[in-house]
Amino acid sequence: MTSTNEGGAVPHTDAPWWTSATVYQIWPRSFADGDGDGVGDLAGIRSKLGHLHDLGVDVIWLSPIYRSPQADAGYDISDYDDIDPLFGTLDEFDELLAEVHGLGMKLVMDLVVNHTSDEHAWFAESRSSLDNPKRDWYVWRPQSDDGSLPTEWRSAFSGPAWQLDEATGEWYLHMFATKQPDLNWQNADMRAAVHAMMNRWLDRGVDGFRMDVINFIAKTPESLAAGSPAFVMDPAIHDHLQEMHREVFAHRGDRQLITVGEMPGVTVDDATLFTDQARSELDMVFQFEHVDLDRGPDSKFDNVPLALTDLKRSLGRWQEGLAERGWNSLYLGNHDQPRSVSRFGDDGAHRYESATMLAAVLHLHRGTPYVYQGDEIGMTNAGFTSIDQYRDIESLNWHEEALAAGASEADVLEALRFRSRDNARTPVQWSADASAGFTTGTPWIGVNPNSAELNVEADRASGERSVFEFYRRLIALRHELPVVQLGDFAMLAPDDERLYAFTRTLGDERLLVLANWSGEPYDLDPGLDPVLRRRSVPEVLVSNVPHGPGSLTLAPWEVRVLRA
Ligand code: TEU
Repeated sequence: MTSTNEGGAVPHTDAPWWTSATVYQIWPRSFADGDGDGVGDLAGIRSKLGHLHDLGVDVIWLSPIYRSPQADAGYDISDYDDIDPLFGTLDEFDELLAEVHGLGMKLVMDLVVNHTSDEHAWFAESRSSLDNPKRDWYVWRPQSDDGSLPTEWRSAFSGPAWQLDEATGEWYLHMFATKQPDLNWQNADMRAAVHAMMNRWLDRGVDGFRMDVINFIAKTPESLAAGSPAFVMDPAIHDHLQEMHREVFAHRGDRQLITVGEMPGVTVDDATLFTDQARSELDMVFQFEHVDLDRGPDSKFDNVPLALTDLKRSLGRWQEGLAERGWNSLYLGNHDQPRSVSRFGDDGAHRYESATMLAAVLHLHRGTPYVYQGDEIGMTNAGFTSIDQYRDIESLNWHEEALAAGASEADVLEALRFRSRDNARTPVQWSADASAGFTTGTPWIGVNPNSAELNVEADRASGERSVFEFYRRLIALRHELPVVQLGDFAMLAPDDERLYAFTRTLGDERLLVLANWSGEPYDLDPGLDPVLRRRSVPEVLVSNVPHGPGSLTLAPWEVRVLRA
């Protein structure tokens, strides 16, 4: 979906507008509460649009706000065409959308169509009888004589991925919670209903979709029979996405739309197919390779140390793989990941330095950056010490499963302290006021105690040490410099365990990014790049730490971007 630009993103060639855009993810439940019920809502979002406009972001991605029983924080949708009263009304949504557009920004919705809520009318019909016309809209399997499950698949939220429905005596598939039955994308009527719903949202004015686990949708009989989740990359996905493009996006003229597919398990080769504009499938994908490097093979809660060389190899491979065809999304955090400054940086003495270093490294890669709410001020992990503080179904189910398997409470809580999705789901810290200015009521989840000093007001008043201001400058650079938007990427020093260094080149424009990914000073080798051997002091485009002119020493967590 490409066309001329409007708003902040200013493409410098006929490249798609989103190649110079930045997306901001709002997870509404914890963003801002407008009515004092302790849960974030549309009114709260409207009250903070100025913050996003000041930041300079081009697109807002709203995590689900549809009607939902909230079994998985809204990723279990019971009515795609209505707003859950928890967040507001359709009229309030229309007002929000108008204000977002009025500020020159765009808004994309979270499309969750791998599954619905078990309280969706479609599932109520499907489960009502074996011969209901919507029976085949979901994935059902008969019981076997020996009582075994249809496959050995496990739910992402612990336990088997099959639930026995007593009424009709068959199993239904749920790759996530039992309250999230998987849709059957082999069924053309179901696909048509999804396309119609998507068209209604685009007709309403939304500017695209983030598509939840969209690479899980093609559960062909063969992949289901395979016994292993072969469906994760079943080739039929391409057929579904190309059909979706024809039915939903192709007739939209010069609308500036954007689509991003969340794809756990996707590889670079797959992504070149999904994001090749010539194939009319998606604009970009969220891949998971780099955020799965610090976990064990059996469980995401098996935390293992991250080697910077592994991260550089992974991100470098994605930069190289999509350099000619396709496009990268760029993220380090979201509502499913721990806070990036706690996970990859130092959320203590060097929180400002490491938060800004991480931002500069990410935003100066080639791709579309995604800023997760609160990361623009360097918010940190929640630091919960009791299971009672957790709200996330994945964390609570794993806690129960791990204890049942013999793990100690202390070990489980330690793993959750690092990895739980709730780390990124505590309320955004707006001020030092009660509940961090998030709500006038009782917040649905604990507020991070560091909100007294770590909050938007304090950060934006901190001048040279404002994380927000640093993000603002990075986002502006992507609007201003073609080399940031489209420059070729080249990794340097791939085997160095503390330095993250790379260049971006476009014509005679060249940037050298130097990041000390450690808590100790780092002495640069002048042999790293000709820019470091020049007599003249190179122009410093971005820096997060004061340094002497031409200094070859990087302070702990210092990032320095030189214009060659
Ligand atoms: O996440 C899907 C996903 O692949 C997992 O990373 C998930 O986040 C979880 O951590 C399993 O380990 C998407 C949404 O982003 C997530 O919030 C939802 O819970 C999930 O799909 C189901 O809709």
